[in-house]
Amino acid sequence: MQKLLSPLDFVGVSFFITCMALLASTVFFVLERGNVPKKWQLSMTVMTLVTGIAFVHYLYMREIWIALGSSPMTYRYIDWFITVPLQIVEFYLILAAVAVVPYLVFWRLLLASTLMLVFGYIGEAGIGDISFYFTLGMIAWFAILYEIFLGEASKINKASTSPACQLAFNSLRLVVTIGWAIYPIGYVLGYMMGQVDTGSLNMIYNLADFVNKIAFGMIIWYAACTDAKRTQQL
Ligand SMILES: *C/C=C(C)/C=C/C=C(C)/C=C/C1=C(C)CCCC1(C)C
Repeated sequence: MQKLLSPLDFVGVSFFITCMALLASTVFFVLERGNVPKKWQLSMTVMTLVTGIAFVHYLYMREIWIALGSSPMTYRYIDWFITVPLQIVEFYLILAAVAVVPYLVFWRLLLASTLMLVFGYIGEAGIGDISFYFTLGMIAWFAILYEIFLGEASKINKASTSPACQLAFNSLRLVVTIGWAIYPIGYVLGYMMGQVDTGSLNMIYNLADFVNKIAFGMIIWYAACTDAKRTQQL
């Protein structure tokens, strides 16, 4: 008989919850897309892709967890490789909706986020020295933080006169700083110090994805709605 999810399997339950929440937010973003001003619609489309792609991965990861009691990190990385660059590109899209943004900003964000994951994977899969590649991954993450706090993207954001854009940009960069920190912390505790078992690590990552994907999208939707209200008042 096929194994079923036990209600006492908390890791399995956390896969289940995040999975359903990702489905719900995907539907929500699809339905809301038409209600936000046109310049925000591309950002909403990209968020729909992010949660939709993650939902499919979560369906599969949940099944594997129930069947095997483990969840190979490879599936998580496949999900990250598609969804993380899409999320980071949102910074560009938000700015591009209200200002002229050089393409280099786009390419730098895309490159840094991809490299962060490539290095993380090399370390985790044991292809290269874990401390060395973890450090490279951290540098790539810091490059993203530099771009959005001090670099060109942050300057364009400051100079923009759109409060909605600034609200989205400033909130999202907090997510990328605080919410994203959970992943490298889990990585260090789980792989480098071996203090966390893979079950707990999966639960931490499931919770992190909940915040970093769904709240991330909700921030964009909320900022877009405040923009719509402002435009109506004007
Ligand atoms: C939806 C999935 C998200 C937002 C995943 C984000 C993943 C990270 C921010 C991973 C970061 C890492 C480093 C900063 C250093 C190297 C190890 C990683 C890949 C775990």
